Amino acid sequence: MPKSRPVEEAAKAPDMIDAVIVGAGFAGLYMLHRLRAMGVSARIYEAGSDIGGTWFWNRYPGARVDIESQEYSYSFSDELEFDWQWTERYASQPELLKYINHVADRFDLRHDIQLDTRVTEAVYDETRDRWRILTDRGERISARYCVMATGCLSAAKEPDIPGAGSFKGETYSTASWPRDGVDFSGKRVGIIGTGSSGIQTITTIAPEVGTLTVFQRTPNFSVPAHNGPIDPAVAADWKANRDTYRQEERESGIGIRALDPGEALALEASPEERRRVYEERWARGGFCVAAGYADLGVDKAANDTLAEFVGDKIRSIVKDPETAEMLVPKTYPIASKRLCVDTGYFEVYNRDNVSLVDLIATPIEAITPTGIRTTAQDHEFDAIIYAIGFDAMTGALDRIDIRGRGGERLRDKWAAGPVTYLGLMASGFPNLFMVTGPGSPSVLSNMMVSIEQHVDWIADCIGHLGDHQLTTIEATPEAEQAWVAHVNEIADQTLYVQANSWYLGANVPGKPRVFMPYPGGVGVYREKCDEVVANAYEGFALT
Ligand code: FAD
Ligand code: N01
Repeated sequence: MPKSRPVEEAAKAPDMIDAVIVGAGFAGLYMLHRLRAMGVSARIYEAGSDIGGTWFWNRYPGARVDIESQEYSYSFSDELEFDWQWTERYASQPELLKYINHVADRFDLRHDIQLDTRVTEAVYDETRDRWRILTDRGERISARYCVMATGCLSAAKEPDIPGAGSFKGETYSTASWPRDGVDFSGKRVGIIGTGSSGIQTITTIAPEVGTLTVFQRTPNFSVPAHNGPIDPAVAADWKANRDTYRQEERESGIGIRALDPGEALALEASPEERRRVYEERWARGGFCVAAGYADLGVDKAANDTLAEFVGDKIRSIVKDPETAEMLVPKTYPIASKRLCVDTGYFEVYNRDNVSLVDLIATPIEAITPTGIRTTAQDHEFDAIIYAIGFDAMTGALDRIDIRGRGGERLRDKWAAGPVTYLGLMASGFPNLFMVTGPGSPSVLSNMMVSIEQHVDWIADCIGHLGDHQLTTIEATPEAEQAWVAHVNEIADQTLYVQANSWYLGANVPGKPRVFMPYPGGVGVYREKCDEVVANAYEGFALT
């Protein structure tokens, strides 16, 4: 293991450590594990009252992954992977939280994690080449390195609807669901939002509530998960071949083996052949539905063939033709927003106690003391659920006052959109690392694959600095500009830019419209990161 020079400083004062890690989700925990193993003193500061990140906060009914359990898990420890048994094909939030807690105990991480502590400020002290960290408890910590493991989807949007706050009944947000759950039995419930969070919540609570009114602005493409108990043969096969399978994930497009991307072109296939491929993938379920042909993500005419297929599936499931038509997306290409993966979502609209309100036809005017008023009518509720999404990728970072060289604020530097080199660092902010930052594949991928790759890169980089008696690493402005241009160039060749998605910041009023994640694939991206290191940290200045 590489030696770390600054580790001795930690012994001098408890507020002087080598590395501050912000966030105790999958990224923060693995970062802590890696740094500690290298002899680098590190501590996590976590705003929540427990570990788990996404899976701690998003406890809404039905929350679960969109990637098969054995793929959405850490790969860094053979023993962990062999010992842990997933119970369902797509793990639920409680099982994921159990897994994360198991990891924290197994690797003895808890004593270096401080909960209920929000980092409010991170300021680079140029005279000492250290980060000064301030928390909402008034603590000041000095660290050589600061790792932002703050999450791409951790800054929930506040309802920006007139009258929000005036409602006298119960109000819930999927992104900060009560720990003890909610009893909706017999209640009149309204839910705003039909993204993945909304879809999972709606599907799960529909049988329990008195009535459920769904307020939909933009319909979403959703494909079946075919969830169920994990097939023992699949689990055994994974364990027997894990080295090969994990390597395939790392070299793949989005870090998912089960994607099984087709290489042929949809527009070169006959309609009958296309239907056969789409039906076969629909029966398999999950993201592979959108990966049957190589041109689906780049050619609108090809994409339309799949969108029509999925639209027809929705029409065949939902019995009321008017409701079905409202649920069929028509304004953006399929998979240009993260595809939803459901367990009986569209079937829910065949229930007598569920109704759908089209907010394009009849927008919400206000939240009232008794419910929700649209331009058509007043709806009265006992409870309102907001499933309205996140200020994604930049939100958690923007909420911290991060100041680099010359006092430059990161949020000012990013006023026209995030600017990074590889999504790992930003020029003017030495020794400040981001895990799955904007400009990296992150949210377009199996996040576990991307998190592990970033954490390993950062840990190796810190080890390199220690080994070579170096103090700082910083992205050069030239490398950063070239990388941002490269990300935009690739994004412009895809259909991603044709949707008003959170990938582009389109869901947050006033946010610059910039495609934030790197769409070139996790395998290609990993090669680029490795090449940068092999070329003596090309594009970075080291001192
Ligand atoms: P997070 O889990 O978001 O953890 C970040 C932590 O940082 C949070 O606990 C937060 O409280 C803390 N934090 C933030 N700011 C501060 C601060 N200033 N001070 C202190 N603490 C702070 N990805 C997939 O690949 N597949 C999926 O199926 C999938 N499902 C998802 C479902 C939901 C409901 C959501 C919201 C996201 C999902 N994601 C999924 C993305 C998911 O966020 C990642 O997979 C992964 O869990 C992110 O881990 P992380 O550690 O990077 O961030
Ligand atoms: O958020 P979203 P999410 N009035 O932004 C609507 C991951 N995830 O939390 O599209 C009315 O997708 C908004 O409407 P519109 C996954 O990566 C995964 O659901 O802006 N409606 C939309 O319908 C996902 O992509 C899982 O027109 C308003 C919804 O709210 C990401 O997290 C589960 C509104 C928000 O959808 C985010 O998903 C959950 C308003 N004022 C999350 N404001 C898995 O299954 C917003 N909306 C793995």
